[in-house]
Amino acid sequence: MLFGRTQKNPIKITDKKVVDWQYATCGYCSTGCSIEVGLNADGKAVSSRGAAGADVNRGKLCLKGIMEHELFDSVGRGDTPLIRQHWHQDFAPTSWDEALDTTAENIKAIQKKYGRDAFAIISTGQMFTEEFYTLGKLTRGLIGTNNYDGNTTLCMASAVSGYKRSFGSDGPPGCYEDFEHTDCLIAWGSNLPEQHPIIYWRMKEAQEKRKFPLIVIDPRVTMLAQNADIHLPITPGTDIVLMNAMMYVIFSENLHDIDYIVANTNDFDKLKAETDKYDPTTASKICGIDEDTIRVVARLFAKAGAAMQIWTMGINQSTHGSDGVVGINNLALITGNIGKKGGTSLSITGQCNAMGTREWSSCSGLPNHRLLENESDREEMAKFWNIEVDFLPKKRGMFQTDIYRAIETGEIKGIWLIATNPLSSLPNTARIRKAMEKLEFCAVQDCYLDSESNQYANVFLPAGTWAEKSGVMTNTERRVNLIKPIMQPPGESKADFWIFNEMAKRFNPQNKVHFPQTTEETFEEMKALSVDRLCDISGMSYAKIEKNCGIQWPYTQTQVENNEAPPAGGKRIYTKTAEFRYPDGKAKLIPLPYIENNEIPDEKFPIWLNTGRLIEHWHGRSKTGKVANNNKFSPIPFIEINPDLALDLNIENGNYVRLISRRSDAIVMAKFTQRVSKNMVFLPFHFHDCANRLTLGLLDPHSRQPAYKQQAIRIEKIDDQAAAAKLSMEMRKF
Ligand SMILES: Nc1nc2c(c(=O)[nH]1)N[C@H]1C(S)=C(S)[C@@H](COP(=O)(O)OP(=O)(O)OC[C@H]3O[C@@H](n4cnc5c(=O)[nH]c(N)nc54)[C@H](O)[C@@H]3O)O[C@H]1N2
Ligand SMILES: Nc1nc2c(c(=O)[nH]1)N[C@H]1C(S)=C(S)[C@@H](COP(=O)(O)OP(=O)(O)OC[C@H]3O[C@@H](n4cnc5c(=O)[nH]c(N)nc54)[C@H](O)[C@@H]3O)O[C@H]1N2
Ligand code: SF4
Ligand SMILES: [Mo]
Repeated sequence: MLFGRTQKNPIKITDKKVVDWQYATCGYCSTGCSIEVGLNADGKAVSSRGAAGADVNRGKLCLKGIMEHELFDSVGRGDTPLIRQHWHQDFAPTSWDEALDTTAENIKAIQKKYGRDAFAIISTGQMFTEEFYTLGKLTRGLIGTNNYDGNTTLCMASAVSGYKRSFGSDGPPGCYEDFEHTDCLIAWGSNLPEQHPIIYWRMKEAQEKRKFPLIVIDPRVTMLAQNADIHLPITPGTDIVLMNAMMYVIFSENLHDIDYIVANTNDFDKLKAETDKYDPTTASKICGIDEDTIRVVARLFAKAGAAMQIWTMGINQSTHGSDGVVGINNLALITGNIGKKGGTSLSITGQCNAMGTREWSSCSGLPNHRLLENESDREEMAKFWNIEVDFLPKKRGMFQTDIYRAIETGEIKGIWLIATNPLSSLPNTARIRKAMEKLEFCAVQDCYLDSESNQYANVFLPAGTWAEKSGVMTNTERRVNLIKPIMQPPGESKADFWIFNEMAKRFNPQNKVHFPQTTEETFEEMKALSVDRLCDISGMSYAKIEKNCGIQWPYTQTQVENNEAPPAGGKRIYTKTAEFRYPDGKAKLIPLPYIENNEIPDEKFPIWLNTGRLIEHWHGRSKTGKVANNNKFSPIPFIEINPDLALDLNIENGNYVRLISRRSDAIVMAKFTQRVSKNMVFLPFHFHDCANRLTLGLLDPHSRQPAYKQQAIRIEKIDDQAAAAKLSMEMRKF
């Protein structure tokens, strides 16, 4: 038998006959890669490539970006508005007018009967910033419900909350270039190579040149952990204990930067009084990291010229999520590692435009980090939008996770879901299903008809997606980048921007509030609102953004007048002394007492269930499940399981097993790997009706973000493997 190639000729790559390359920004993760989509002579999108001149990705793309053009004609798209009286019935196609009228009438009827806040609107981190701003204006200025939030509560809420508590405002202080200057990098709960592959590439390139130590804190041996100089397989949910113990070492060995602390922070004594309780010996018993390693890591970090920390969901998705972020900020502040080259605390964002929604959606407040709680912010926005100031609530409403509890109690009766799929992404699916069944009215606005939540929709509003629309997005390092329409939304489906503008007409008698009709005009309106704010974009324009492959904020009109080219202002924030956003310019050092409150393994449910992601898939797979080159890597639900645990349970590699939590059960294939320890399994949450059947999702007290990573299960081998295989195929969904 012959192996390998039989001819020496080079492999021929099919000529896709691209005649035109069009600019866009990747619509998956928050890395924010600049893409060029190749069109053939028939105008069909046949290829994607990384834009060579883009500072973010420098010509590279990952597995998802490189296949993104295939989304334009993927199956399952919604191409016509649909309507039905009750979710038990079949949908019937309808006109846009009827779909929008029906939705508006139901919103008004519910608000009239039960009060303005009885109708909730749930948004996303996956639309464009102009769309967020327009939806915010519609919701805050015209519809007037305070129960308006986004799926970012499942994702970035702890980062936002932690930044606000430490620095007085949201806004990541660093950038990717910091990897090129740092002398020490700590990554907390971040699987960078799979979830942000191009940020990982930037990091790895920098590390290979300068050999700075990489410390990875993750209970799982991720690829990042495999590449680490020191890997700390922490006991799930105990990161703040480790942080406190590291601070204990830094203070007791006098490694802190007292000059920076005095000039830039408040409450040093309060912090120290708390960390004094966390000597490494005691701490190691809780966080599972031996005391010597705690000391080594603390010294390495504090002695580095410039030290950087990044983190993602291993920190945010925890009952101590917000505290974890504050702990990272504390470590950065006491060592003077904020706003300097290579010294930063950089939250790695999740969705492509989770940053844009934080800045402009008005979900938790008003545009550009203005606060509902602040009278002058309310007055300024009311005047700008031409609405009555008393129409605006004086404090933020419920978070997404609390909105679902309020549906259970009957406080909320109707919902409009936009580009998010709670039935797949919220913890404890059975509970969410029950809540959805209680709704009197539900509208779902999604680019795919087969989103699970659509099962409960009375009205389905088919949306365009990604480069079928225009607008900007902000990435992890505050870079605003552009997407231009390369294709038309399929069939009757429309850009989300169009849908919001049409909906606004139904709440806007005599056009009292002005809604610009193009995204570019909307961007100009937002620029006016950004002058002299932290997120100042007044120096930007669509043309300038495209020319630079994205511009980091702040980039101001003054900088343009002074002929300062981007990124003039934007690489880092908090670079000067006492420049934080509290009134006295100082950051807060906040003590972090630890309370054990997770569902931890016990006799009945002895195994940790850790949930997360894979490189090839995106969330509920509405997109990647339909791209063959992504789906082929993992088409069915599986767990990573340690062979030693499998041996104890009499499970063979490839067997189907039943996972059982206190909530429900799920059937998955067992895949052996040493990546997880004997007391934990890892379950990707991408599969239909699977991971979130099991999760508990206890909430962080500050951010209301669910702890998706910590719950207890038991595992049973399934006798009838053939039946289980059949069930598992059904769970593929696509
Ligand atoms: N391919 C792909 N990329 C994505 C996404 C996707 O769906 N697919 N989604 C995007 C979005 S929205 C997000 S939010 C990001 C998420 O990006 P990441 O947060 O990097 O990914 P996750 O797999 O959710 O979790 C990261 C790690 O947290 C670890 N972890 C679990 N418990 C703990 C703990 O107690 N402490 C610590 N320190 N670590 C813990 C897990 O073992 C896991 O390796 O990815 C973005 N990028
Ligand atoms: N167990 C577990 N659960 C988790 C997590 C976890 O780690 N573990 N992670 C959480 C996190 S961090 C996140 S971010 C959430 C994500 O949770 P979701 O937001 O529910 O996930 P998606 O599948 O991305 O849902 C987005 C929906 O928007 C649609 N869509 C995409 N683009 C557009 C568009 O341009 N317009 C419109 N109208 N629709 C569009 C998609 O088809 C899809 O149905 O999941 C959370 N849930
Ligand atoms: S790293 Fe993120 S932004 Fe870049 S191509 Fe991959 S999915 Fe897209
Ligand atoms: Mo996320």
